[in-house]
Amino acid sequence: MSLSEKDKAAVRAMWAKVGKSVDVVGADALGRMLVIYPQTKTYFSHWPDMKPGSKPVKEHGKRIITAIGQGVVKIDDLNSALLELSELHAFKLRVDPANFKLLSHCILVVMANMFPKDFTPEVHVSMDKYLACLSLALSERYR
Ligand code: HNI
Repeated sequence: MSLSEKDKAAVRAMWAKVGKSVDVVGADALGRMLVIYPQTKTYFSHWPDMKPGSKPVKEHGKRIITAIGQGVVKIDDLNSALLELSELHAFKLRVDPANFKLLSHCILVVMANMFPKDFTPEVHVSMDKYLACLSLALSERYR
């Protein structure tokens, strides 16, 4: 799948807003993933608290969304932008890449909630495509 110039413009415009709230978006998206897909909790069992709003969920959520924002900056070169993170998730963390889609879905839900006017069907499809490309780049080192 490839992103058209229109997709990229939509993603950049949406990120101009999301990027100002990486802490809120991240905490909400990660908190939701852990609740609605409880199988994802296995990866975070070393945390003292996995509940929405807890300190580790907030801190880690912010880290994830910040990384996704760095991907927006390097949207034409996602594979190399995410190479190190891919390596980490593949070999050290051993996260099943199927989980990337689950988190992506939660991120879409949070954006729709927080920015209902901006989150048009056109923006929705472009963001969905971007997150799919990012997830694919994050899966690069698994093979
Ligand atoms: Ni992920 C650590 C980015 C999806 C499980 N992850 C990170 C870090 C970043 C990051 C950044 C911190 C790296 C470091 O310490 O150098 N993760 C991303 C991105 C996605 C993603 C951009 C996008 C889809 N990670 C997921 C998913 C899971 C996941 C879906 C599991 C369900 N990640 C982890 C775990 C860690 C992690 C586990 C280590 C966390 C810790 O605190 O030990």
